[in-house]
Formats: sequence, C-alpha cells, structure tokens
Amino acid sequence: MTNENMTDLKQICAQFDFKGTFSKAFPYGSGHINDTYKVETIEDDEYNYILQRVNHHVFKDVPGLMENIERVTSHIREKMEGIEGANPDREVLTVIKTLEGNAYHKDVEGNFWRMYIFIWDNRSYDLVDTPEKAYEGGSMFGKFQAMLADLPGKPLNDTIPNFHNIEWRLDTFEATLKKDPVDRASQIPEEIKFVRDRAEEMKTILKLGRDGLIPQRITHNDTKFNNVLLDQNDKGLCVIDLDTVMPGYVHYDFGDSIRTSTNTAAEDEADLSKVEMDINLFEAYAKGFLEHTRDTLNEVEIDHLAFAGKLFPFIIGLRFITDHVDGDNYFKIHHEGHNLQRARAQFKLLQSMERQFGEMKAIVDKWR
Ligand code: ADP
Ligand code: GN1
Ligand code: MG
Repeated sequence: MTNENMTDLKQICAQFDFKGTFSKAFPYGSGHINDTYKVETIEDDEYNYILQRVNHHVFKDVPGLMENIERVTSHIREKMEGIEGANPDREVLTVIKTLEGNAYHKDVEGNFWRMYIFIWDNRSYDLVDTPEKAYEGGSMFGKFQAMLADLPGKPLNDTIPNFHNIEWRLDTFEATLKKDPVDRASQIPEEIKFVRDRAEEMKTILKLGRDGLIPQRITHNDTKFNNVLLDQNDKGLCVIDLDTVMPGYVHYDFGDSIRTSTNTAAEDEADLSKVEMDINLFEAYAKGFLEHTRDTLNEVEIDHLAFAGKLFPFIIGLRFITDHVDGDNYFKIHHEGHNLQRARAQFKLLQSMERQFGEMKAIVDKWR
C-alpha cells in the first residue's frame, strides 16, 4: 500500500462532490484488497465518508466495476425507498460522484478512487461469536440475493473473470508450482497432497452448472462476515464490498459466508488447534439465509449448500497457498509466510467440516 499523506488525501477528496468540510483521513478496516480510508468532516451534522483506492491490479476494469455498483446500489435503493422506516443512506452503499459527475476519479498516476457515505454507528466483525450474529449475516446475504433477483438490463460485468472457477484455480496452482518463482514449492508437500486429494470433488458445483442443473444468479461473491455491517444492536444493517457482485452460483455466497461465520478462530489463526467449524453458528447462518432464498432456489441448489460450505475453505485456502508459492503478489500480507499460515488455517477448517458434513446436510434439510 502506498501511504498517502493527509495533503494528498485532502486533494483527492476535493475531486468529489461531498457535503461538509474535510477534517482528516486515516487508514480504515481490515480488507485484503483495496486501500480504504475514513474521511471525517468538521461538522457534526454532516456525513463522514469512506475513500477507497480500488486495486486496479486485481480489478482490471474499474469503470465496468463502478457501473455494476451504480446499477446494484440504485436498484436496492429504489426498493428501500418503498419500505417504511428504511434509511437508504445507511442500509445501502451511496456512491458520491466526482465534481464532473463520474463514479470514480482517476489520478495522474493512474489510480482509481471512489467515495461512499460512511455508514455511521456500524459494527464490523472479523469473527462471529454468537448464533444471533451468524443469523443476521445469513439473513442479510439472503435478502441481498433476493433483492437483486429482478435487476433489469444486461448481465453485470465480470469484474474478475474466473473468480470462483475452481478448475481455473487448480490449473493456476499447478502452473505456479511448476514455475516456483521463489523456491517455495518443495516446502509444502503436505498441502500439495491435501489439494490434489480433493481436487475432483471440488469441481462438483461447476459440473452441476455445466449440466444445466443450477442457474447463474447475481451473487456477491465475497460474502465474508466483515462485508456485512451490523448496527449498534448487532442487527443486520448493510451489505458492503460490492466489487465482485456479478453472475455466479448461489453456492459462492453461501459457501464464503460459512467459511467466515462458523470458524471459531481467525482466518489466519496460527494455532490450528483453535480452528473448528461451530455447528451452532452453521445452523443459525443457514436458517437466516434460507428464510430469504428457499422459495427461489431449486432442489439441486439446496441439496448442495452444505457442500458449498466445504468448497470455500478449499478454494480460498488454494488461493492463499498459490499466492504464497507465487511470492505474495495478490493478498496484502502482514508478515513472511502469512499466506501459508492462512492456507493452513483454511485447510484445517475444511477438515473440521469434513468431520461434521452429515450434520451440516441435516441442518440444511431441516430449514429448507
Ligand atoms: P476490501 O475489498 O479491501 O475488503 P471493503 O470495501 O470491504 O474493502 O472495505 C474495507 C473495510 O472498510 C470494511 O471491512 C469496512 O470495515 C469498512 N467500510 C467499507 N465501506 C464502508 C462504509 N460505506 N461505511 C463504513 N465502513 C465501511
Ligand atoms: C479478499 O476484499 P476482501 O478482503 O473482503 C478477497 C476474497 C477472499 C478474502 C479472504 C477481490 O476479500 O475473495 O475470500 O480476501 N477478495 C478479492 O479473506 O479477491
Ligand atoms: Mg471487504
């Protein structure tokens, strides 16, 4: 991350048509991809803002991405305006346009910046510790999917091609192992075997899609728990991080949430004995999600929700370990070996799910 100083940040903010007077800006949140700043205004009665530099190495078509976000947020906002008591400025992201009326500002160095209203009085959790919170997460992502089911117009742009395409991810892993640019492949024989042992099984969702048994829907694709904000009473407030909203299978949203909402430890926990899937959190999340989606999903989709829970520690663990072998070029890391540590924690989580898979399926059947 290039660290901008306050003068730079103030100057970038000046490109945007926001209300209030810039007071200060500072790094914010724990995302792995974009550079996020909170911008505070001097006035007590004006909004604060989120300023983000969108990672254009990851998102190669930022204009297409922002077009998606404008379509998605306008559609949800319209729906909210019809709901009594809803507050769209807090319950859906609000894009602040530039003075020229664009959804992003491109600076002289080629960086892309955008601004949102800062959703005030929010709570954001990297780890879920109660079934109540897990239920709120499931309910919010279930509702999100339901609200976008009737988005009019052309399909959304693919902001990262092959994002959850497991065959492509597996091929990329094997190719990276072969290249082995920083000599790390020989240090991870157990992880390589772990991946190869499960590779075929993990292609299940792609095959169902190819066989026409499950439809493509509009999915969020990055449903980790800190991408839903809760309010001060820990009730669901707003789904954020809309960069990867694009066509996908429902399993992608359910799976990535299960990966983060049911883990008893951090995504990158070094002490693997702490990493387990908590079946009570699984049940609470599944109940919340299915309440909003059970009427629209088909039988085959629901039959494979529990499997989606296993797919995501696998696919994200695979991406972490691929990035480790590649020399840490994609995810922000905080120390040497961080991506390997993350991958190991994800694979441990998958093992915990493998042991509890029968119960996971029974729970989905109970709430379907
Ligand atoms: P990344 O893709 O890097 O994860 P996010 O868009 O998720 O970026 O933003 C990073 C963090 O910033 C979020 O986890 C959240 O804590 C905070 N955040 C993002 N947008 C808002 C917003 N509009 N209001 C309040 N907090 C936000
Ligand atoms: C990234 O952007 P963030 O931090 O919410 C990643 C997700 C991974 C996640 C792992 C665009 O999410 O796919 O699941 O890290 N986002 C992108 O924590 O690659
Ligand atoms: Mg995020």
